[in-house]
Amino acid sequence: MKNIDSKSHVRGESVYLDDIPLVEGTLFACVFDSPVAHGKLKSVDTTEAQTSEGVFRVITAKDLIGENQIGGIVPDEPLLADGEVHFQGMPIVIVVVTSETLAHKAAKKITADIEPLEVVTDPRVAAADGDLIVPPKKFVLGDAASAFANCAHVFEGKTEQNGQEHLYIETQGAYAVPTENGGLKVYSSTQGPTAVQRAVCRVTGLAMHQVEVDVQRLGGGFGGKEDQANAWAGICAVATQLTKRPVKYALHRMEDMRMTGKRHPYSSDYKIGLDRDLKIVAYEATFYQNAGASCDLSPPVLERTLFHCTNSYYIPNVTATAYSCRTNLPPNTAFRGFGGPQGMFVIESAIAHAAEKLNVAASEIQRRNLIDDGDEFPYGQKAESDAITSWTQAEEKYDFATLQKEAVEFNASSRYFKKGVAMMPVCFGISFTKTPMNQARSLVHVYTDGSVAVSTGAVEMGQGVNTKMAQVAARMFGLEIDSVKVHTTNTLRIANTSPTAASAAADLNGKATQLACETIRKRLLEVALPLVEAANIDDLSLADGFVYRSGERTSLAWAPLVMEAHLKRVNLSEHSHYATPGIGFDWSIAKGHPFAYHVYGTAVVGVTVDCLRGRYEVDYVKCCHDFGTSMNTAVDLGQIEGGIVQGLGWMTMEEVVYDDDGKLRSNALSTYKVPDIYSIPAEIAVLPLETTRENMAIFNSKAVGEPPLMYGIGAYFAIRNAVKAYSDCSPAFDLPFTPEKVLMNLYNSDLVDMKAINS
Ligand code: MTE
Ligand code: LUZ
Ligand code: MOS
Repeated sequence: MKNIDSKSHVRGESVYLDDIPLVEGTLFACVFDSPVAHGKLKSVDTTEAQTSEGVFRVITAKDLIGENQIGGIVPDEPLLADGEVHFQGMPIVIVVVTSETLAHKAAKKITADIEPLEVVTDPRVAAADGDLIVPPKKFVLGDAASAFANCAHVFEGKTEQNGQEHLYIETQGAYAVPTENGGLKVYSSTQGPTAVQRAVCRVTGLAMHQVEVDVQRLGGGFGGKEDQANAWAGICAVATQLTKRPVKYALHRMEDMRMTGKRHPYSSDYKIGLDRDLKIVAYEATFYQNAGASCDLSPPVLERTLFHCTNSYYIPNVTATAYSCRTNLPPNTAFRGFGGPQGMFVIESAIAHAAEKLNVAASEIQRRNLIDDGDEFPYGQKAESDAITSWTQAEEKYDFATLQKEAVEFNASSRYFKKGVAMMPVCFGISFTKTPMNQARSLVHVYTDGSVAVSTGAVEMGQGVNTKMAQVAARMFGLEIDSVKVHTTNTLRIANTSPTAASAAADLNGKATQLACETIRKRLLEVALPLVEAANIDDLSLADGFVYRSGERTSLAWAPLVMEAHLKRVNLSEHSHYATPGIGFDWSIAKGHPFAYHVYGTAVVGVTVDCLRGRYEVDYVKCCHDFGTSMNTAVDLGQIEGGIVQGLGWMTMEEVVYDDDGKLRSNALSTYKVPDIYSIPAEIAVLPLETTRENMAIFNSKAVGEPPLMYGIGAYFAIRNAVKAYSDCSPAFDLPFTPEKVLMNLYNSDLVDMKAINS
């Protein structure tokens, strides 16, 4: 089944924030943001801006009626800089102007006197200075320190991972409209309507019941709007409160790239110990997360790095330590995988390192250490594992041995082109690791004509969650999907939502929708009993728009049944709540059962490197992926393909560059390369993992939003293998593996300084 939005998307009829018809008198906001990364804000000069054409109001920190604070976890993030600036791009002043163009002009007329302070961009420097966002986090299983003493082989190394720009097609933005008695309605391009509501209330001083947040859909979020939509909604809300006029702000691309945080860069150390049979006996990892200038979502991202630090492997002795380091970059934030990919890259690097030194294929070490049923993750949860089945199915169905042999033969006969192959297993935990967030609500109305309206806390951002919600209701009522309409995500209809994140939106909101539909369904079947002369509602079912009795279709159709129920004054609406059962985590001992289930899969990745030019192509990514029982194969396939390409981009070409002054150099699409149609793999093959295992997903259909991104990590190791087939080198585990870096490794030009080239 197609995504229900596909037609309106293609026709350009789908409504995004910028398509909302404007209310008469709407003003436009723009911010003056800090030109330096760290400094004392001594004064701001807005005089020229005040008299600039169309300017209605200029707002600084002191004008705020509420609190100048939007930090959700740690209160360390003012909405507008006050006294100090701590990253380049930090909002300082809001101008509120009659047109968007004039707003940008006015903002440019503002100047600030800032006394520069030391700029830190390196997380290890911040850690050495003790500048941490939260105290370090640690996972311990067994006793790594003493296990290393008994290992046949021990290897140590370091990895560098770069950030990643979300590059949602729709930039950040919000539109606030005043409602009566000082209330506000806020349209926001956010993954977290409740997070926006809270932030708006904080900066305006309003109570949550006075603020309505409404989200139609996003042109992509990818984690970038889980927390970071709050600022723009807060800015519009404050401006609306002070001007009593509707205020809109939709960021220009370069503003968005400059002012918002990205995937967290990490610098990490690893130590891996193996026995003679290539079993990994001990693993130690230390992660330095580059959090940026304020907390944002860095602590839970850091935690997920620890949760996934052993990826799909069982390692009996693990010590993993993680530091969230405060630097003068824009606050980094959620990004598809949420720290998990960073943890996985480090263990995969450690394995590749060991394989290189022991002169075996990395896949040999990977295969021998896959986690099995009952094995314990470093955080105490016991695996119900499909790591081995997905590996075996990928290995057999894609004939990994032959792919590997072909690469070896090709490399023997090709002088300047070399092929590389790598396996990439993935194991990703599904649930917010913060247990209280694993809850959702759904409101279902059946109207008297038989049509159905569904509202949930899930935000549609291209991942097809609305299609899945409509499918749940249609399936529960035995209707065609056209009979169901999924409405906007709105805090008046659905309160206290968790953000649409952690790949869990379809599960959580789908389960809530299922519960609501089931309640209404039962009420309707009670009404049907006498009409179809049945004794027990268990004999009845709903399918193709009719009531069925003992599996036989009756003459009672859905719409007349609904009308009959209404005339009998039966409630045709339901608001249901779902909370994932059986999960929890105790941070005092760093053990628990945080995940409802894990998603497993294994990819085979093949690349060809042009060893004269350093360029490469990804020939294929072939994965065996655990969908459970997919609810919508078209949507899920799209998620897998998109995730893989986004993962490949992070591994290979996407290079976020800040200079030592904390200025973003890759600040536009001309200087930041994302995968295009020419850089996607020649082949993406997807096999559903054959499994009948029960899980806690909606209709047994496992979450699919984030896990496939991590198949892309395999490309790094495939390229590395190809490079090593050409030259006797040992490329550093340093992301992204751009063609420039490939070239330098091919010709061992360690004299070339990347930093010098970039700056
Ligand atoms: N797919 C599209 N097209 N656009 C997006 O913004 N976000 C990803 C993923 N797939 C995203 C996407 C991220 S980061 C998450 S957490 C999930 O979708 C969230 O949606 P779900 O919980 O419904 O899977
Ligand atoms: N967001 C969050 C997430 O707040 N908690 C999580 O555990 C998570 N995991 C993945 C993606 N986003
Ligand atoms: Mo996704 S990083 O959970 O928004």
